[in-house]
Amino acid sequence: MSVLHPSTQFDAIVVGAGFAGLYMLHRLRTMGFRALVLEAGEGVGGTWYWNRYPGARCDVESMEYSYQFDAALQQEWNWSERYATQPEILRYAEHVAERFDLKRDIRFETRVTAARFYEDTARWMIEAEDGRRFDAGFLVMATGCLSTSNTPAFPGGDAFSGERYLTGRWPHHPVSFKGKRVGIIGTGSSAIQAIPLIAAEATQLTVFQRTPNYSVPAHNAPLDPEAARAIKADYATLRRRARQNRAGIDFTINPKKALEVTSEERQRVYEERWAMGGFHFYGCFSDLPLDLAANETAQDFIRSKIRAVVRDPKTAATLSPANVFGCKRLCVDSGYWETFNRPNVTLVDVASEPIEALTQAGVRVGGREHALDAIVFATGFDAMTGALNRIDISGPGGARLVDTWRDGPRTYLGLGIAGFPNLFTITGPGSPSVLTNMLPSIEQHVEWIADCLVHLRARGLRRIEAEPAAQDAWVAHGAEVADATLRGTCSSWYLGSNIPGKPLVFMPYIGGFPAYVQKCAEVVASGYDGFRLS
Ligand code: NA7
Repeated sequence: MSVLHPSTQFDAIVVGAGFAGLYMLHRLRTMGFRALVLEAGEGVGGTWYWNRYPGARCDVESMEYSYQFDAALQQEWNWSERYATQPEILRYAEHVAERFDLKRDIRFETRVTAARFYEDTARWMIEAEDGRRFDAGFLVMATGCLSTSNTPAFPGGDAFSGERYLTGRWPHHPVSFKGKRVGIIGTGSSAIQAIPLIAAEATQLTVFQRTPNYSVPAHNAPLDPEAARAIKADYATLRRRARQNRAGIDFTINPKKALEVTSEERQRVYEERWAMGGFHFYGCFSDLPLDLAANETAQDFIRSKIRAVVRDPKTAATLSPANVFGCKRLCVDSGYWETFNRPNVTLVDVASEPIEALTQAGVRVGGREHALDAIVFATGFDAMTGALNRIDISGPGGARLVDTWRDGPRTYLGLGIAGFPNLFTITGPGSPSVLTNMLPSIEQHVEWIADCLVHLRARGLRRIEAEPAAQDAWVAHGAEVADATLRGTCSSWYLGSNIPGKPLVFMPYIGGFPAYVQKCAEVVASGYDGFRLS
């Protein structure tokens, strides 16, 4: 990419119009910066724009999965259920865009393909797929952690003649499975949400499972207006409690250890948390993420729940996970295990016998063809680095991010990258991001970045770059805290092991939201320690 004479110059360009990009734009404008958002989709909402599959909903409770930066906004919006559905969250994103008049500074259908930093001007040149170019002093990547779908290359490739769907790129028109034989590949969060709904509609549903997952009931229900009113009357308290939790979510972590209590108490705690539903189960005992023997008691409990629901013992055994509880992200479901009691649902174990091929008529496993009218690929994402690495980002002298990250992502605080000046990542690898409620993590990053730009402007500075030594120390610290947990013991998208050839690095920062926020505040207080400002 050569330097042209851009007619489009901005203080900052933000890539992505999901919750991160929307708030970044609003914040930058409020601070008096000229900002533009470039977005590949035709609308706002990011994850919630693309993931329209049946049953898609957030696994963080709706009263918490919302912005808190504007008191009036959080008072005026009314959620209808304990866990919001994708259409309702998308309406919320639309509402925010309208309310703050954001769309006039968003260029939709603009997929960014390249960005290059020029040392002489200390500015970024950003290029879109259609050749348009934009010039900005600062580049903020609000590209999302789970935005690049994983589409495994199954033998047979395009052979299948029926309908194909990808959960992360669901069509915008209604999809009907009525009267159809449907296959779904994958049993992660997306599939676990979609399976009960597809099974209720389709003639036959065949679930191709490679690794069974732990899932806890959502106990979703219409939101009690009284309860919502009570939260709104004192929203700050809920938000504060959530910020003190390592996941940035308002649930308590029982300080007791699973193996220090009697088996009766252990059972009682597990039953109580199971009845509460959702991520409350993460907090049953403080040692579950750290001690394998303790963790096994949680595993046993969930397996016993599966056996109690699923009538066919062989199916129940196949659905029962054997890996560490909480290693893969815990799923939150509505009637998932029960679905396997339906006569029109079949479970196919593709762990020992992988999918051999997609055929013209369906999917072949172990020499047997499963005839299908439609296949749903619920095969996950190239998480955390996928969206960034897909863009040809190059720093001064042309060093490319994709090469710099060949052995895995390296960042300072998940905010800056050594060798890539004036580039910020919102909830980038090395920050708590996907281990937290994304909304408060996004807000914390947006405010940190905006404050940083104000700091630079006030001092007449034009360039900021993470120092290699500070980045090395942060990466080493991230690896150390990750190694102390059991979270690296299974294959997961946190580690990159779901993508063939991806380097195995535990990507999010696992030290907890409060510790991380404190570290970011200390960096600011010390005059941006670990960043070089010029
Ligand atoms: P996930 O959680 O990554 O799930 C993807 C699923 O697809 C998982 O069960 C995979 O099995 C399966 N998969 C992937 N590739 C294959 C192949 N080649 N063959 C068979 N099965 C395969 O993605 P989701 O979209 O469900 O959820 C992502 C996050 O979004 C979720 O954690 C929430 O944060 C929201 P595997 O486990 O790799 O054996």
